Amino acid sequence: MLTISQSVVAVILGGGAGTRLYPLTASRSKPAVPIAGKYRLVDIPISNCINSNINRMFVLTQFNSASLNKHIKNTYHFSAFSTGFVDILAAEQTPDNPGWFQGTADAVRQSLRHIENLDFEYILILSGDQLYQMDFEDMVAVHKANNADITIATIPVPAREASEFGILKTDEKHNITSFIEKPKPDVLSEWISDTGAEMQQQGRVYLASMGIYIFNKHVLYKLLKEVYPDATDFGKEIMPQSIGKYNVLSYQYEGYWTDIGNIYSFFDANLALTEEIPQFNLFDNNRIIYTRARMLPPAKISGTTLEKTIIADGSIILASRLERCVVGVRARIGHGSTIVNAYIMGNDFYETLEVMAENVSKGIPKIGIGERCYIKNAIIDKNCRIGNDVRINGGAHLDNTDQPLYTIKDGIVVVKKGAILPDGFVI
Ligand code: ADQ
Ligand code: ADP
Repeated sequence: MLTISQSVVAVILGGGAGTRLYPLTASRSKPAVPIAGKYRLVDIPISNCINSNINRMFVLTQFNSASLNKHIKNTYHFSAFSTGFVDILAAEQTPDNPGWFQGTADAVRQSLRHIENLDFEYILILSGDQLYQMDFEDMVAVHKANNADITIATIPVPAREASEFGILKTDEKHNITSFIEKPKPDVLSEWISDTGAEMQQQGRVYLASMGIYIFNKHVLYKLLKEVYPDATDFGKEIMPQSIGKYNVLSYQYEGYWTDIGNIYSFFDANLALTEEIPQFNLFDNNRIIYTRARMLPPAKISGTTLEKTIIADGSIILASRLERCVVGVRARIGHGSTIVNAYIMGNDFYETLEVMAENVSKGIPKIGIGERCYIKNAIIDKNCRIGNDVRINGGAHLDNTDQPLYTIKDGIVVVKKGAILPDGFVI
């Protein structure tokens, strides 16, 4: 009997050409986007794998940014006695494929030649932009016990969310009998499932695909290479077309799970971590979220009223008030500033007092956020220089726009990485 680490290889889908997280993805690949003050998006699926005893992982990405490479290389070290690794596979031009990954299935197909030399029985395919803690070992056990060819992790969702997902129906043994990718609201009523009394009470009567799949190795190879060699997507093509031909199982999950694939959901999920008891638990001894150990000094805070705020290592905070904020590593916030509902990603480096003084003499604000600023409903990307008396007031009253220094999406102001906002700047 093979152990789970011997039988399973995980593939993490690190993002398409899509621009849903723009401008956070303007200069880095999606897996490298910072979350929760000190992690990167890719730490979530990788940590879930490690916590499930799966230690062979590939991260598929459209472009291999320096920050992703550095993060993976410096974070995930497996011992010489382990077979574990995290490899980044970036879309590459080959004679028979001139472009990027055309979609999720195409990304996995193009990567198979790097994966096929390994010994494994099952391939676990994961999205790179979801926040959840899930035990894949149990999912693999259920897949095996039911002799499934393919298992899809599923979660009950209410009608207002159902059109954003793949929706499916099952028989009484949880075999999937039909699947539709992102159904239009007018056909939804045909897709109601018996999700159990508790879920029904919450109105969660649609069974959604979580975009988490287990495939038997030979089934995946056959589907991608022989049966549907031109299919580009799992959700749109492979999954609906496999129902009836293969034994496709639903593995129902009811814990916290959220898609963080767009600016609004990303912002919301980060700020939700400031709740007294957040649904996503970073404080769990048994389900650690791993990230790079940076050896930073403890955060230093003075004169600040803090309300529901997370502050990462190495920050220096002199602000008046922070409310519902996630403050990332090495952040610096000046005297008298008030920040409400914001994700401040922090900085990649410190400036010395001499450099700060020199910059200020040239009219360049210090790294971080200056004095007497007011910031609300905003994401401040890394390494920004926000001067004194800057006012950023995000909210539904603002229209979507993309400016050189910032973007506004769904009322959230995203100040771009490295942007310099001079004293008195107003958004
Ligand atoms: P979506 O999330 O809309 O739906 P998709 O855009 O294909 O599907 O993204 C799935 C994952 O793959 C994301 O992490 C994305 O970043 C990544 N990805 C997309 N294109 C890629 C590419 N070319 N190369 C590498 N990675 C890529 C899917 C399913 C639905 C399901 C939801 C659950 O299709 O059925 O309900 O996920 O979130
Ligand atoms: P983190 O993982 O801490 O978010 P990154 O992987 O993005 O950081 O890289 C940050 C690194 O950038 C720091 O560890 C630091 O060594 C380096 N760095 C130092 N000085 C500068 C500078 N002036 N501009 C940009 N990066 C710098």
